[in-house]
Amino acid sequence: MPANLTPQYYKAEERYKAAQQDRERLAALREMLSMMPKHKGTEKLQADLKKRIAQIKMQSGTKKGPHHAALHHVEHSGAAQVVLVGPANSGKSRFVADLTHATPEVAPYPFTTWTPTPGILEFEKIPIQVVDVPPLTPEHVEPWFVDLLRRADALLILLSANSDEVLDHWEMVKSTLARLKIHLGTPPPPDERPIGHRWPKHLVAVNKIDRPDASDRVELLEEIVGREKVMRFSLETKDGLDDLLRELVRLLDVVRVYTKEPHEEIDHGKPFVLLRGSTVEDVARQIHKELADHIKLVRAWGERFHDGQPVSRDLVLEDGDVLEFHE
Ligand SMILES: Nc1nc2c(ncn2[C@@H]2O[C@H](COP(=O)(O)OP(=O)(O)OP(=O)(O)O)[C@@H](O)[C@H]2O)c(=O)[nH]1
Ligand SMILES: [Mg+2]
Repeated sequence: MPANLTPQYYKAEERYKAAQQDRERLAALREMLSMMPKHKGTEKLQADLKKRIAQIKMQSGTKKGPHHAALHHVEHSGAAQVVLVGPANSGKSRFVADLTHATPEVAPYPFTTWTPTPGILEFEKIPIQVVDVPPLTPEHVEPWFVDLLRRADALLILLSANSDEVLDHWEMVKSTLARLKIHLGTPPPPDERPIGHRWPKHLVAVNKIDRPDASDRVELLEEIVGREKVMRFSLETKDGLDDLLRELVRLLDVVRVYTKEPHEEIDHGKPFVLLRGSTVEDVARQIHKELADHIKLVRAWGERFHDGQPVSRDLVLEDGDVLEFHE
């Protein structure tokens, strides 16, 4: 059976042959694997590629043992954790590199990223953790990646307006996530959701609108996904970036909570920012991991309280609440 390999496959193969470093070699092999049609005729070739990937990982000491999942665990930080999801080359790494202090590798070829890199971006004084991850591919999603996707507070679906395949990419992301029981459609009522399935908050954003023909492709995508659901932007020119971040904050739905020391004024400088639905205990944990275990009394100030009113640690917070912790 002929393998029917695509021109992209041969391009990646050329890059593989020309590669000087293991990292480039790995990126090219992974791309070749993802480009390969999956049928009987390519089984041997697929196995060969997987073997070569394993060999390089082994030699360069990047092969991970049983603690693989734990190694790639990304602790939540900031007001919310947002995981970037998309095909190769859509700008996920550059998003994190440009908007946070983190320094993931950005490269003009696909399949560069292989491990998660979190960074904190700040928008309107709200710290949001964004996590760069490998490209999503329909073939195989590593267990640590699935875990990260399922635990995220929101997903930012990042597509590229520089690709003719933008519609295919959208379908690929949707169906791959659905196979992981992560759904992007409208959620059914809570009591009708099958156990283990998730309907995460998410935003669809198309990057690289600075590229030629970008607007035609974005319009195509809007027809499929819904005009109001697609944000367009460019990391290169920064067009649309503020709107995207504003929409992300709106989607996350956060509350700002202030703290005060006994007998002192309210500190309006830096609020604690948490997802709506968070409790007094969640603020305590943000201040200090152990504080939550040692609270004896919490007093609250603000519109909905008498000054200094004692509140329970389970109280659900509202924007503008002020808390005073007593250990
Ligand atoms: N013209 C243009 N190029 C961009 C834009 N955003 C990212 N790029 C470029 O696109 C290439 C890929 O960017 P990356 O951030 O490495 O892409 P990625 O999604 O992390 O790719 P993988 O790690 O392979 O999944 C780089 O050369 C970026 O500089 C943009 O808005 N406009
Ligand atoms: Mg990357």
